[in-house]
Amino acid sequence: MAFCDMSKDHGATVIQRRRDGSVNFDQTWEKYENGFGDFQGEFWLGLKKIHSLATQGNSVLHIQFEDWKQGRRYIEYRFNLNGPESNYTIHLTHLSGDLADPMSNHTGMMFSTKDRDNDNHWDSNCAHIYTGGWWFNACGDGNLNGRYFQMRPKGRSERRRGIQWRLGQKFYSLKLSQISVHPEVSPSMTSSSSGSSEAGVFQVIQYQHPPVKILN
Ligand SMILES: [Ca+2]
Repeated sequence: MAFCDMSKDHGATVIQRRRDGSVNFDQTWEKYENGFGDFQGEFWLGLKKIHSLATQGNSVLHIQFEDWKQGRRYIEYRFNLNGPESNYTIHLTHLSGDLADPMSNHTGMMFSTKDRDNDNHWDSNCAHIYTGGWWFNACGDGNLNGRYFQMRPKGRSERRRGIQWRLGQKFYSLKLSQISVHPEVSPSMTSSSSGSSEAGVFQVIQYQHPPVKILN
């Protein structure tokens, strides 16, 4: 069963979407392993499925962002994900995008949740402080599974608890995010994918299969 974003010529499987705060992302390890949410709205596909996607060959992780001024950005990484025996350690190599890259700092990081501290912060659990499961380092260069705010948080510390992406000393606060995985394609096709951040990309999503609700 797959959920595909066919707005690009080579197709992609969407693994995460945030857009309205309708789903609580402050979940346990078990939920992050198995997935939660609703494919038609907000969801996390689940680490087991993301791991099996990543083992199907060279994969690219594509992240789309929308900020509070409707500004749209994207970033892409070559991507690999270890299995449960390594707590889903992530491996990222920055490929392209129109946003600074804080996530390369997270390469080699294990996944953490509020009930499973695998991060590099010696006396804190980042997932407990910032909420949501993520490949936390110590603690934050980005967390797309943080708390959903209905408007841009005013304070820096509040922004850090939201859906955010670090840009130097600032935290880029996000209203929408979507993470997808697609197979790596030849360089000629890669150049054509740069238009994937075009306006409306969050709306241009077709379903290969009928949407399926994941049971919580
Ligand atoms: Ca820790």
